[in-house]
Amino acid sequence: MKLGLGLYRHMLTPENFRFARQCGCTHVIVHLVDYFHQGGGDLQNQPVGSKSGWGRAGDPNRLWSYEELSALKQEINSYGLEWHAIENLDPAHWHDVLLDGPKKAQHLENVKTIVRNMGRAGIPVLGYNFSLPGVAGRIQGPFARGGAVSVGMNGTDDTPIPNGSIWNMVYDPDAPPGNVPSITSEQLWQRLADFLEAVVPVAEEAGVTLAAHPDDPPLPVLRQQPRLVYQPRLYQKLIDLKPSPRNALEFCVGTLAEMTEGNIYEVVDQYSRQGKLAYVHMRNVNGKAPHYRETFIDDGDVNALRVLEILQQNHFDGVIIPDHTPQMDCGAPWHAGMAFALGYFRAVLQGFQST
Ligand SMILES: [Mn+2]
Repeated sequence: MKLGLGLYRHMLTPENFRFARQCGCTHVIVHLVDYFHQGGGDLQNQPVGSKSGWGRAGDPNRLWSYEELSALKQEINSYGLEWHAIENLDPAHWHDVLLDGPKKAQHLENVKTIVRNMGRAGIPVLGYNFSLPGVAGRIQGPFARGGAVSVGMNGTDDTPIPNGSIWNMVYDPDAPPGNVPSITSEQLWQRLADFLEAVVPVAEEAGVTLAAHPDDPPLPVLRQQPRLVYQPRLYQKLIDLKPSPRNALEFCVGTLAEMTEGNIYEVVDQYSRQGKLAYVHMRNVNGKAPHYRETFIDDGDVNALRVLEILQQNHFDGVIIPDHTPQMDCGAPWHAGMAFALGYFRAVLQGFQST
């Protein structure tokens, strides 16, 4: 098992690469989507019915190129780190795959091009979230130990998604007024099947693993749209839809723990035993969706040590990263939260090595 840190685009700095190494990380996961246009806005806060979400999507005509990926990889490597995964696709590049819209064929080609560029650059995993609303309805407050600010949920978000938006970002600010029509669960699964059918063969050729994040927050319906993986068993349905070593999971323990069905330890065992974890998001939580609070890694419903022990027993050899963490009261709330979680993981992993 290897330790990693997830970094947003505006955080890809020498200081943060050194910070990752200083915390004992050997890997990074990179978000290339430019949420809030380098503004570093608050990804943890999505008021119910948000119209602007995480800001404008990127340039639809500018895909992540081999040159761009390669240059960033070299920089990451120069700090003694490996680039394990890109997390999330830009809605500008693939919104009509999610929406089954008029540009679907072109947008499937976009994803294939990105996968090929990643393979050539040597980035092994593409994390994605096949969700129309994306994250919505979360609240923020002093919910964690000692009054640390963390996120939670107090019920769902039933507001419709405005036209021109998808996955919490605006891809067309000039879209006509109105909302994205609701679809059925069957239609959503068909869209995922079309995506996997088109992209998995290219991923196999390119040596890139597609890794699906479960629905966050895990609810069967959000913003009047159905969801895919809102119970643990639905991950199996996703895997079985297109059997391939390149069809795998961005395994989010926090999201899985928020689901109303299943036992988190059995779920971790079920999927890690199959070798289906491309990488792991670790965080802890109290409660179940849509009523939960995020907590420090050592302080929620989940026994994180037990989760890591199961991963170790099943020979999981991939990367674990802290997902989000409560923010700690100091000059660097995000960094302190990450360092706390990474220190916990580091100690557990060292314990495994010495036994
Ligand atoms: Mn996650």
